[in-house]
Amino acid sequence: MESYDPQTLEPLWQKRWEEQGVHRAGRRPEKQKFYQLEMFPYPSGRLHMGHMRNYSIGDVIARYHWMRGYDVMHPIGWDAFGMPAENAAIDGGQHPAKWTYQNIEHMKVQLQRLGFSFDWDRELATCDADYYRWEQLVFTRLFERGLAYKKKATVNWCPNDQTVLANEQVVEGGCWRCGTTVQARDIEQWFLKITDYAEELLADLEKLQGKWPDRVLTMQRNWIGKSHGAHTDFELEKPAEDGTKSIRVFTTRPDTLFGATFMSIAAEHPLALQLARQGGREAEVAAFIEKEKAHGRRGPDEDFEKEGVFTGAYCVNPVTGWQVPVWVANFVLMGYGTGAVMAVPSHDQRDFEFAKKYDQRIVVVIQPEGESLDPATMEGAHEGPGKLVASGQFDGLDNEEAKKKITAFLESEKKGEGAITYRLRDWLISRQRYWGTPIPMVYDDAGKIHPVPADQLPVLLPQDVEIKAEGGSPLVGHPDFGKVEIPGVGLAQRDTDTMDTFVESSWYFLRYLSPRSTEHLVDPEMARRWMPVDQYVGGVEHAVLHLLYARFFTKVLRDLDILPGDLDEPFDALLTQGMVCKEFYYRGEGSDLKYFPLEDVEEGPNGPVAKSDGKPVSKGPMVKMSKSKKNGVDPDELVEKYGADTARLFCLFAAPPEHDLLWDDTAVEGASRFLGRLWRLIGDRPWLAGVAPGESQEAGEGAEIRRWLHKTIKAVTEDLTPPRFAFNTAIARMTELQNALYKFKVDESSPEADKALMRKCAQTLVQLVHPFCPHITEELWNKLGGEGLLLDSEWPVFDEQWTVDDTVTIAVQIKGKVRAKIEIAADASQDEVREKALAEPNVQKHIEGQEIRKFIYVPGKIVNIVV
Ligand code: ANZ
Repeated sequence: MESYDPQTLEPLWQKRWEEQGVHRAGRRPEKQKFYQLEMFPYPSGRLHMGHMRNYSIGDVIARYHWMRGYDVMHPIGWDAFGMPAENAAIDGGQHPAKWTYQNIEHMKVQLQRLGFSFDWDRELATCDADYYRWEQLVFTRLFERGLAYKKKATVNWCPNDQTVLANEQVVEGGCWRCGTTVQARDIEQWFLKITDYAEELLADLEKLQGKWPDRVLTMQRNWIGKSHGAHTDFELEKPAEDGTKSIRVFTTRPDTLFGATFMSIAAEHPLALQLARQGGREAEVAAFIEKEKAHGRRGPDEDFEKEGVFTGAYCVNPVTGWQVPVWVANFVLMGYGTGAVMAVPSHDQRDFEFAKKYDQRIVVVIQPEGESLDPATMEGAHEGPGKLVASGQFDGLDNEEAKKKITAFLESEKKGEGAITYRLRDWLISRQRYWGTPIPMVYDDAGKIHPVPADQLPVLLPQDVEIKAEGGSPLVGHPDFGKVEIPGVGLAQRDTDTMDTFVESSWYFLRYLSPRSTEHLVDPEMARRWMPVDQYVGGVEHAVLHLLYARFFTKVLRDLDILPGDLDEPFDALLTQGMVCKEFYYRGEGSDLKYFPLEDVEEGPNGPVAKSDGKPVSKGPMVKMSKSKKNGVDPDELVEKYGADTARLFCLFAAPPEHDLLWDDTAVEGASRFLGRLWRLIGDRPWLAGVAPGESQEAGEGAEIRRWLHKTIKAVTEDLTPPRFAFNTAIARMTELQNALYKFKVDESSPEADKALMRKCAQTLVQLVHPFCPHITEELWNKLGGEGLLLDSEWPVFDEQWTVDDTVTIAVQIKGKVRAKIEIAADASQDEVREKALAEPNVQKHIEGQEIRKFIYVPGKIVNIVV
């Protein structure tokens, strides 16, 4: 028989599937829908193993649901805007559009070679005007509703990329892409008012409980960061220049108000310089503020030296009447709460350190049970619970109780009130870059902002631009883009900013449903039929932002009546896959550190050496495959060597989907061997095609095989059923069935019943393997004379009765040592077991001449004989 040749048969089947349109969503309109989605790729130029794993996982789920009879939506597209295209343009002189579309073309071929069941009719690229025009329309509608607004903001500025970064794009003070130290700058920026949805975004996480990974839900919750507390006003000793009479703080600890001994405000707080002038310390404070601006805004969890400067001004603690000094401190964020903190050094560690450093008063107002804290000897703040002291009428109260009582007191005295604060900030979406969706706004002569009318959308991104290495957007000063005639406005100036690419990825899953519609962003019928996405699969690195933004967009589009009114959440279930890891090779350290690509390394007698210079290199641990560590395996190479089916199988077998996949060459070989054996199991038995499947065996080897069959169907079905997704164990079970079939010696001259059973097992195995390895199974199904394509075949069913063993093997122990094993009916009685055990020669030998004092049978497991 011909040998297994994936290189020939894989393209053949891919072509047939395309021709027959088996992967088209909507071809079973009468059936229940299943929307399977994987995060769409950025067209960087080449597919990497992370993609390969992501889409392999998604494809198993999609194919499995087709075989279960669902109408499946499984689309793919390209997250095509973004900075790498611009950087490539600078490096290679190629236009970002050309670079992007070329990459898409190449990666599309790569994806197609892997045989994923994508509905290619729905392919989209976010850089197509047909796509982004809808984003622009939504933006103008958000503007009309006040959900998109412009304001001057201190932003993170990356001097290298010449652009503003969102807070979450600042990693340890550096730009997330290039690592350059980020600076603070004041610029007019566009924001989306996600904070209006903070409460709903938080509350609806409940609906995802059990269907999204817990840690993702926790990360979302923390990001939204709801805090309960109080606002309270500290009156200024003298009103500020602008007439402000008090400083408002947000605290989660109103119970500690009697211990507030100074005030800390943010460097950007509008009162900072005013109070400094009042206090005669303008120079010192101004210098401090300048120094703060030199680095970017700090994240709430970053660790850095706490520093501050006294403004020379004072305010009054509303309950004690103390004059408390006002400081400017680097750990107070302007964007959170009110940008001012009442400092309680005795009960807040940060304030404690600050007070020690700058010699501020420390007053204990909460005593923990059985202790008596003394500020003179305290080594840190007491942040835990306790009873109130030195707090006037509130003395003796439990501090939780005191939170409520003091808040009520502030309210009655009109000095404050209960308050809720969210850590979530409005979403800064404007970028001073070229390769993105133009913001569809214009400015009239008076500088007033107007949205571009819907009938004038899209605002096309001009193609005739020159991308300059020194950065800055080529849209600024572009001859045709700059000025535009807008009805009712006159000659107006266009906004030259583009949108954050996270905006495009916040709604692409909707556009897939009617990608060519010129009437709707998403056809309402299609949205009703297909939303929400039933299973979303992607990297955990998107656990916060992308998922939060997509959830926000879904709610906004629902409120704009673009989506059904009852659609609150876009992704019903979420699976976050682990990373693909491999060891890496390097030499040197610090600035001499150099990584060696895998193909340049070979095993020498004394360890690995670089082929390029013959000198030894060190082997690093398993880490995520990446360009920087040069430890990536190219999916193309894998496919060329073994075929797509083996590559897919390896990805799914080597680890459960949520875990990191540690690269292992022998496991690739193992996957390849499994498929080779599957091929021969059927290829070596051409007579199988002429036999009808059957199972009539009630006893003997045939019955044993029959049990294997039903057990395997059951196990694989359970493993594939959401949310279990235990692909690795499913494959292990299929391997076991295959091994059992190799032992079941059946040939053309065997009894008809055995041949029928072999046929039944072979075709079932082919069906079970199909979601993992679609090509080889399609070919074998065809060889067996199976009808139609496998996706349209019915998923095998199991008979519960045949999934349980009717005999069990029992170990017989005498004085704790196993002396024999007996085969016995699973439901055998103790007497039957006893009879059989005592009949064993080796058992007789060990009890000879002794009295049996106890005979213990643990049903189905073990026999213990005490003599
Ligand atoms: C007084 C106090 C006493 C506080 C105490 C804590 C402990 P979460 O829980 O994260 O909401 N805070 C308020 N606004 C701030 C800002 N803009 N920048 C930095 N810190 C700020 O944190 C709320 C607490 O963080 C608030 O409660 C405030 O300090 C501080 F024993 O007020 B607390």
